[in-house]
Amino acid sequence: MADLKSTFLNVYSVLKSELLHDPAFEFSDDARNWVDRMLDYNVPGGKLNRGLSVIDSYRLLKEGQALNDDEIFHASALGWCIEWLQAYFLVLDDIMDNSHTRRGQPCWFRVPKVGMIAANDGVLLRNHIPRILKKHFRGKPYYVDLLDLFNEVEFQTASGQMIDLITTLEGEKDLSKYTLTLHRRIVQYKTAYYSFYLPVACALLMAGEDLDNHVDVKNILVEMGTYFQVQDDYLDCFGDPQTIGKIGTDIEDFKCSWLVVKALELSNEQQKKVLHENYGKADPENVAKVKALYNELNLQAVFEEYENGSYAKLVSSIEAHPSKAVQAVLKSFLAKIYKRQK
Ligand code: GPP
Ligand code: MG
Ligand code: MG
Ligand code: MG
Repeated sequence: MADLKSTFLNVYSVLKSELLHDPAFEFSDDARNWVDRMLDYNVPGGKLNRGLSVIDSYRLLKEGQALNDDEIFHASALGWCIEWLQAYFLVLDDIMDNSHTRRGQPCWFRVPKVGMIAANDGVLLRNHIPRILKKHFRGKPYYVDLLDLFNEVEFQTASGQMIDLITTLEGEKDLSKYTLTLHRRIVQYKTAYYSFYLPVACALLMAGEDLDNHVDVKNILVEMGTYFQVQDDYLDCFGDPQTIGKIGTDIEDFKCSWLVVKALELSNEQQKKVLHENYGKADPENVAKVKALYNELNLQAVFEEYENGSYAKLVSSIEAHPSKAVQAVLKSFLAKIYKRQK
C-alpha cells in the first residue's frame, strides 16, 4: 500500500514536470515557479482517496491479474486528473465559503500575495486536466468517452455548487426550505458524482467497459457519495479541526447542512426559534448557541444511527450486484470511508 502511494506520487512529479514544460506556453522563470508552487500547495496534500481509487478499482476489475507498468502509469494519471479536479474545486470553494484552512494549512487564497490570483489558479488547475488527458490518452479508444466523462461530471458538480450557494442567499434566509430532499439534491450533485462515480467510471473506461451498461454501479456510488457528504457536514461541526485539517464554516455560512436539516426536524417551537435567531451569523456567540442546540438534540447519536443504517443499505445493494469484481470495487470504496474521522 505504501508502495502504491509512492508510485502514485512519482507519477505526480512526472505530470507536474510535463505541465511546467508545456510547449503551448512560453514559460518565464517567474511563471514556472508560480505554477510549481501553486500545484505543490494545492494538488498532492489531501488523503488522495479519489486518485488512488482509480488504481484500486482498475486492479479489482482485472480480477487479480498483475498490472503492468504502463497500466499503473495510466491508472495513476487518471487518478491525478481527479486530484487536479478536486484541487480546482477546493481552491474556488474556499473562496466562496470564506473558509480559513484546508488540509492543515491556510486556504490558498489566504496565502500572502495570492489573494484573488487564486481564482485564476483554479481555472489553470481545471485546464491542466485536458492537457494531461491529451498527452497520455489521445491514442486510446476510450479518449472521447474520458473527455466526455470529465465534462459531464464537472457540469454536475458546478450545478450542485450553484444550488448549495443560492440556497444561502442573503435576504432570503429562510430555514423552512431546508429539507432532506433539498439537502440530498445539493450533495448528490456537488460531491457524489466527482468523488465517487468519477474514479470508478475512469477505471471502467480503462478496462474497456461501456459506461451506459453500468447505471446500477453509478446509482450505488451516488448513494455512497451522499453518505460521504453527510459525514462531511457532521465533521464540519463535530470533527476535530486538527484531524480534518479545516475549520468548519457551515453554521456561519447558513449552509443547508445535514445537521441543520435534522435539527429542524427534531426541534420544538422554542428550539426552532433558537435556530432562526442564530443560524447563519458570523458572531461566535450565535454559532455557540447553534452548537449547544445540536448537543441538546443529541445530533451525534442521530448521526450514528444514520451512519449505521446507511452502511447496512449500501452493503445490501452492493451484495445484490451480479459481478463479484464490481462488488469488490464498491466494498473497497465503502471500507475507506465508513466511520471516517477525516
Ligand atoms: C464540497 O462542499 C463541494 C465541493 C468541494 C465542490 C465545489 C465545486 C465547485 C464547482 C467549486 P463543502 O464546501 O462542504 O466542502 P468543504 O467542507 O471541504 O469545504
Ligand atoms: Mg462549499
Ligand atoms: Mg467549503
Ligand atoms: Mg463541508
